[in-house]
Amino acid sequence: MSQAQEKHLKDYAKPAFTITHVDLNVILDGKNTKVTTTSKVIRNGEHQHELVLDGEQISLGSVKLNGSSADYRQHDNQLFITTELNEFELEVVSLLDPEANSSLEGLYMSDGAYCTQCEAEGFRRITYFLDRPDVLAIYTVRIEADKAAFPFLLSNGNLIDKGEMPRSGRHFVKWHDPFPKPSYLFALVAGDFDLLNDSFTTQSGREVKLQVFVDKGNLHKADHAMASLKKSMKWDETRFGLEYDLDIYMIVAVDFFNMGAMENKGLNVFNTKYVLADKASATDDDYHGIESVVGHEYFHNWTGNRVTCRDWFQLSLKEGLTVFRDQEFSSDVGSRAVNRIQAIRVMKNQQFAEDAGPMSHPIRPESVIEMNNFYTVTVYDKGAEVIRMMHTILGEEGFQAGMKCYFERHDGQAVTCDDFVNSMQDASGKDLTLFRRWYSQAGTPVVTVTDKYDADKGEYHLTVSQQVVSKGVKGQTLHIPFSLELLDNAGESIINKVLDVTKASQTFVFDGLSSAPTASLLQDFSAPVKLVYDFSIDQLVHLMRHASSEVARWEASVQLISQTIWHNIAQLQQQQVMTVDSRVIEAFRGIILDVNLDQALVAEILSIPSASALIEQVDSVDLDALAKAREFVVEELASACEDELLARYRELSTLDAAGARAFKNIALSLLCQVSDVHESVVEKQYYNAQNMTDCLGALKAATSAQLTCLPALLSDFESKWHSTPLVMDKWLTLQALINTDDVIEQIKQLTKHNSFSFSNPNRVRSLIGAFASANTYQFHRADGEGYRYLTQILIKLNKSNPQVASRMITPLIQFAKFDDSRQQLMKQCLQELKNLPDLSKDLYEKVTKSLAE
Ligand code: B3K
Ligand code: ZN
Repeated sequence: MSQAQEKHLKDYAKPAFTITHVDLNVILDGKNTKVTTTSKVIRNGEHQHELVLDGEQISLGSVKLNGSSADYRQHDNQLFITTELNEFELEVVSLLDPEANSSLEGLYMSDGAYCTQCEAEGFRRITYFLDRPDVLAIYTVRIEADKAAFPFLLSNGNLIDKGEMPRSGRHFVKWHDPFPKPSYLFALVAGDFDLLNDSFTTQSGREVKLQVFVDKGNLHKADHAMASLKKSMKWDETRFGLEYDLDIYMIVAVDFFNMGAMENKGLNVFNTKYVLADKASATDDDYHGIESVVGHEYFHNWTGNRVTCRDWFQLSLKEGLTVFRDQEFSSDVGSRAVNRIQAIRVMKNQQFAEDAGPMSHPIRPESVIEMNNFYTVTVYDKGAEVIRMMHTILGEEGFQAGMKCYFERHDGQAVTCDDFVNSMQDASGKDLTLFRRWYSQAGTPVVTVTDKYDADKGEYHLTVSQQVVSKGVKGQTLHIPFSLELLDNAGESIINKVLDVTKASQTFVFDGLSSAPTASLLQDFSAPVKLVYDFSIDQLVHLMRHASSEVARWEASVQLISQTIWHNIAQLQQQQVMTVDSRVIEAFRGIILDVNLDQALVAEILSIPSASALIEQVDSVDLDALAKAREFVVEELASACEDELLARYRELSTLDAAGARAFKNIALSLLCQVSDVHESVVEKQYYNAQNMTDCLGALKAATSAQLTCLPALLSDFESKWHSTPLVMDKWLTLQALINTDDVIEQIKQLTKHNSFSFSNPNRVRSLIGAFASANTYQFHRADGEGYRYLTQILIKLNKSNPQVASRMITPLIQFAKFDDSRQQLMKQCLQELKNLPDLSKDLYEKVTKSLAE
């Protein structure tokens, strides 16, 4: 694939020209859609370069400069315009066919509505343009379309004009966005929707009109998204002092969308998955997801839109910061501990894997072939951890002072991650020189802790050593905020503080201790590192009972269960019998019976680490032994606590609260692992369920224990929900995760089901994405059939939707931990992809990086 060019951060240069004003005239007319772009162009500095505009997948109509034909040429997706003028008006006419656009980037059709997705480089599929984030312009957009089919015509900013064209049955509107913005924040939607209206009065007393647009017939499912929006607006005022700036905020939910949502100025476009909800069809997790994504996109209005990125290498400037903000929002309005646990899981199970694989990159990547490949757990979630560490080091007050300084300096600008850290440093007076290395260093640091207690002196010595190796290269020492609690034998907290680790190895001494303490290390995952410490069972049990932090109690339980599973893997490998220590069982029982614990937290603690989470803890894995040992430990724990689980299940069933449901459903799953006698409980819960959480809880229990009632439940579910695509996605996922040898055959059949379509990313992710990423044993079948099936699908999607293909390839490129035979099979598939004549840039980048490992 010849045009795949790698771009480097070090080559950044200011644009030779800038565009200050853009007038778009968009005539929506199916295959004959026409976009006329009139830009005010200004030469940046003194030079004689041509003006170079980007354009992809569009036909060029005409190019005029100050009203006359321009001197131009086209080459390789670029338009070169020669002029000596320093300021001029440029008119470019582009012709496009949104109906033929299956990549869902640029202007495309989603179920009869026109919509756009421009981030990162989709605007160039709408018109030739300076499509880079450091060109900020004021947009005025006229949209014209058939009125009956497209009664709503939306774009960014405020509506300034509208009118009818009665003879043709068409109408038009004009929108004006007073805030200069990069092209990636442009949006347009045209369609027929149901509309939920509301309003919000800002802290300074301005009234903002709020609108949520959903597909016809779904109005009753828009309330939670609207409530989440208002909650987000209020929270950003209270916690960050940030107020909304336009008179209107619109959210449009569309069925066909590559990601979760998009923060276009004043006109967010959302995947329906993150908007539509009612009790019957959405789970508690879905509700939580909607609140968090609505918040995330809203928070971008300041962190991303008002202050944006200079170039795409700086993506974490807006994404890391906005994820941090949405996590804080969820934690302030919900359970801080449970939200933190979920974020830690993403880091340990997904980000660590990415950082150990061929796509490892720093949160500020240094080179990129396809930008869409860098909307990653590293840029987003590790990026948020880096912001969180600054928050830990500076404290809330220092951090907020840094934010204030950042907006004072950079409102209306396109800036870098360094600019952000400078604001934090200058406003707080904390030296962040060493800390900045987090931005340029890839890989997960390993922090090894050793300790000793000196009884004579009453001293406790704790030595913390750090090392990071990325792609065989040793990295630099980092500034690591290391949160520590020391507990005495009675479980009392003696010390609770954050240590500043800034050297390769550092020893901290604590005196005045009358006995050896138990240490809760790296509390709340205070830095995105791997912790190595030789915990004993007694220490972990002590931490599970007494650590002040609920997150630390969960961490201890994960460690305890994981150690138990690894112990049994070793037993199996040495042909010894498997066992579970009675202290582990008692600790588990203690959690089930502790009525003072938050039920949602108990559910987290009782969730036994998944196979893929366990694989993340080691360098190489014996998959068959892991499967057996994990199953054994689950069964031992569950059968030892069967009575308690059943009693708690019954008690919790009477409560109507998300935490109770989470606990109850985990209990049910565990019970089903013990014995089929609980099958009747599953059926009862399924048929009596008053909400989707309970319905799905029963189905999940039936699926993982492969109960005989499963086919009947699945078929009942299908008959109830066959016309609700988002609910059918759950049905597809359940079947994709069944651990039986014929699952691939079943999946192939399901791709022919009416509810499935290869053109809709939600369907593809629910069925095939779920199989590849979460059906660990079947995807990694020893005969390679899982790999080959995914490869066939990727070959298909490579043409129609390269972004979705590229996201789904992840489990195939993370092969390093598997045995040679599996690695060979995975690499054969990657080689097959590499040989494709029309391999997209997206897959090309991942496949070549993987095969070069
Ligand atoms: N900024 C968008 C993601 C765009 C992805 C482009 N492939 C959603 C978000 O992070 O809020
Ligand atoms: Zn974002």
